[in-house]
Amino acid sequence: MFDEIAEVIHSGTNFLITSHMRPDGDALGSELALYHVLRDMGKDAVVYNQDRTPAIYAFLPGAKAIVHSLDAVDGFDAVFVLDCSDISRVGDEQDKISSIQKIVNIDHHASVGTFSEILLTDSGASSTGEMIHRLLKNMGIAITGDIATNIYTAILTDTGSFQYSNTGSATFRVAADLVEMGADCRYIAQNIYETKPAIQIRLMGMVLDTLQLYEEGRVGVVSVTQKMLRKEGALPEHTEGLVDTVRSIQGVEIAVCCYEVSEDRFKISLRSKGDVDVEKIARALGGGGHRNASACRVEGDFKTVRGMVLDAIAVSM
Ligand SMILES: [Mn+2]
Repeated sequence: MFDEIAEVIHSGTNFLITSHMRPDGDALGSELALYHVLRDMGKDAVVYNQDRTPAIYAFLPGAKAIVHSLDAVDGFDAVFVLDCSDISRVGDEQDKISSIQKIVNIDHHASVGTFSEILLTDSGASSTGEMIHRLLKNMGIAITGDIATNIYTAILTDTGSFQYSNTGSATFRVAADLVEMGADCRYIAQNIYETKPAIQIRLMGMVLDTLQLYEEGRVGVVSVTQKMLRKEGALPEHTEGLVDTVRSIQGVEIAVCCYEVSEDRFKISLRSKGDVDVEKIARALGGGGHRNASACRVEGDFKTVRGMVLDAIAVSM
């Protein structure tokens, strides 16, 4: 597959790069790494995301170039859809994006889509960023400081700072290479983890106050309502990491965060410890992800939604 992707890159001149809604560090780092690669080769590249870039990622080299609206796409030779197991996850422009003649999908999710003719996938890779690194090595492309910073961020955030089980020896080898190529691990960590606005910490207080434990303390559930966000003037991105705090509780094996997207519509984030597989639970509810980190969307009022999630969990325990 590396050769096919290299062929797409060498034969084209104008590329679109995109990823999933509410982009995370892996989505953004992978997109911007590829953006720099293409630009360094003298090609044109546009990075499009439906949703804005969270403030903590504004430091990423190239972040200012990301656009949030998409005009005609007939000028693009190919589109790279990154970190995206399903084309619908790119958002409202999925039809336009699917109409581009060549679609290249690079992803590391367990459940991968079939929407592209060129698919590079490895559910054993820590992140899409790690796969981009592999692609560049394979193509013999030099990794600049800007590329290294972006890929390192992708790996750092998708491995939970090298804590999740997707972190293998290969992940550290890639990280070491990126540090040698100019990724400043202290600068990157400080930008991502030590720049939280006070609002976010206050919101965390309110959300953690909703904590309820089920299944003899093995399941922890918190909820975020639009009312809480409004009260604190918080943004959706300020809920990032909440579910990980629930997982950090002793005895909790599955952490659940019910995020109210709009009235009677919830995004459910699931995290687990060890061998507990939340991807199965998310899939049963129409979502997906990884064994220890998955998500799905469920409709209904909060009590109904929580009941559905707890039922799905009970079946799997
Ligand atoms: Mn990812």
